[in-house]
Parts: sequence; structure tokens; C-alpha cells
Amino acid sequence: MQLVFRWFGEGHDPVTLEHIHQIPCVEGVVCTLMDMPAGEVWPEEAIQKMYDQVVAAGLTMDVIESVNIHEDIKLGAPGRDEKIANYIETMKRLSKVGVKVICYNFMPVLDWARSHLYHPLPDGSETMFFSKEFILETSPEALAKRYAEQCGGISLPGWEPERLAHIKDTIAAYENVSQEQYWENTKYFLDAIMPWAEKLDIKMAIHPDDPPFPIFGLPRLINNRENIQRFLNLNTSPNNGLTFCTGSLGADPDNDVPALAAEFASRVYFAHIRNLKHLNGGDFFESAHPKAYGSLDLYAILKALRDNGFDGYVRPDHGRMIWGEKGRPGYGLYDRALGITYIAGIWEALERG
Ligand SMILES: [Mn+2]
Repeated sequence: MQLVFRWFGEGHDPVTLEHIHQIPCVEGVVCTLMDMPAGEVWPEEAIQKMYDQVVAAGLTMDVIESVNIHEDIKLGAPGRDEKIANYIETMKRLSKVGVKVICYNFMPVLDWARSHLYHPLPDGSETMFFSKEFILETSPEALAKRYAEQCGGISLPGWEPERLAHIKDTIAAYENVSQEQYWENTKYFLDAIMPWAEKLDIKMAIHPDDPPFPIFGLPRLINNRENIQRFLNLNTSPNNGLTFCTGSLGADPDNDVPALAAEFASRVYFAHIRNLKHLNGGDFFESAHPKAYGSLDLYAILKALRDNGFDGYVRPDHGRMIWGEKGRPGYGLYDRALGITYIAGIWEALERG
């Protein structure tokens, strides 16, 4: 197991590589090129520059998140073959600098949704909050506007301005895509990229849907046991795997997250470990990592992964904003550093028996 930490890149992240390098047990960063629109080939120079910065800071860059999938691929639109070819070219370029895992998602239009980005908790910290009623009643346009107001101009991954410019039309395009058609479009993509993933020795690790239930009338894919199994059966290459995001899967109280970890551990190549607290009516907020603060038992989840052969990369997913820190919602330095130390402690205890 290797512990890694998400970094959004120079100019996009107030957290520096030096900060990250000082956190105990962190070996690498999970990077992305924030400025790259979905569907375009990532420039070699930009990949190399990012890689050189990371290595110079004493860290590794084995995991990339996210190489976003163009909507044409998800919709099965006529332009998809060209976009898939671009995707494969990006995979080839990432493999040249030794990238071993690509985390991506196949969620239509939006990568994630919360009602509040900086919800105050009684201890004075701030965290992301999900009001199910609010999300079911709002529109994506209204939500985008709300995020822009709450985060003062930071471009959020999944809510980039170029994506939002066409959001209404993009969502409308899905009215003609049934859930079954969506599975077929997914298979088409997997069948095209997996031979390359094998050749390049890259594990493709799909991220679960966040939240794991339908919003805005859009299809869902990776949200429960049955659908995870169906996804893995679409293409049985060992390179077709999962990012096991405890917070995304755990947002549905019906998901037994330790049981899912045990069942699918051999196909998990990357894990996002965070906790959340369920409230009434499907609401939840993202809590501190230890069991006393949330509804998930991260010890049980990590033990289930380890006992069933998991040997991939782990990062603390979101954290709260604590100690007055200002930054990207979910991606401050301090609480994620506390979270990764908690994860490292659990792992050390598991290894020592
Ligand atoms: Mn996640």
C-alpha cells in the first residue's frame, strides 16, 4: 500500500508540494492538469513539467486523477471514436512518465454535487454538506451559481466554466439515453481502451458516482454492489478496476461499505478514504476520519481491503476546513493531513497484527 495526497497543480492549489512532503508517510501526489478540457490530448510538455516538479519535491506521481471523459463518449455520440483515440494518446503519454493508475469517472455531465461547500460544524470547522431535498429541488445552473458565490472564483473540478457553459444542453442530450444505453456506451469505451491499458501497464480505476443515487434525471453507473459487479463484467481485463471511494459509496446507507471492500478488493487499485455522517432524510455531511465522528468504520474498511489482497494506492479523500484555513472545499491541507495520519496508523496496526 502506498499513501498519496491529491495536488491540483501549480497555480491551482494553495497547498504546496513542500507541505505535502512534510506529512508523515506520504510517498506521492495524485495530479491532474486542471486546464485540460475533456476530450483533448494532454500535452507532453505539460505532463513532463508536472512530473519534474513532483519528483524534484521528493514525491512520486504514479496516480493521475482525473483524465475526464468527453460527453460524446458517454452519450455514444458520433464524435466518440476521435475522443477515445485522444484518450488513448493521453494514456500513452502518461505511461511514458511511469503513471500506473488513472482514476476517472463515467458520471454524466457532473462529477459530484453538494448543497453546501462550507457548512459550519459546532466545533467551528467547515465541511461539505449534502441536503438531499435541496439537491433534488435545485437545477444544475442554480447549483453552479451557488458554488461560484461560495468559493469566490476557484474553478472546482467537475464544475469548470467551460463545462457549465453548455450544461443545460448537455443534460438535455441525456433525455435520449436510457440507463441500458448508458451501460452499452460504457462498454464501448472500456473495450476500446483496455487493450491499451494492458499494453501500457496502466490500471484504470473508475470512481463511484457521487452521490450514489440519481440526480437531475441522469443515469447512474457505479453506485452499489450489483452495478459494480455489472461494470466489472462489462470488460474482464484485470486492468479494468475501481477507485474505492468510501464517502461516495457510503452516502447510500444501504451500501455495506466494508462488505463491498472485501468483495471487490482484488479489483481495487486506488482508494479514497473519508468519513461522513448520515442525518435524517438522506442528508449527510463530511466528517473527520475517526469512527467517533462519522457513520463509516474506516478501520473495518481498510482491514477488509487488506485482508482480501488490496495492494494499491490510498489517499485521504476530502477533509474539513480547520484552524481557519481557506482553500478548495474538501481539499485543505490540515484535516487531510490528520486523515492520512489516521489511515497510516490503522495500516501500521493491521500490518503489525
Ligand atoms: Mn472520492
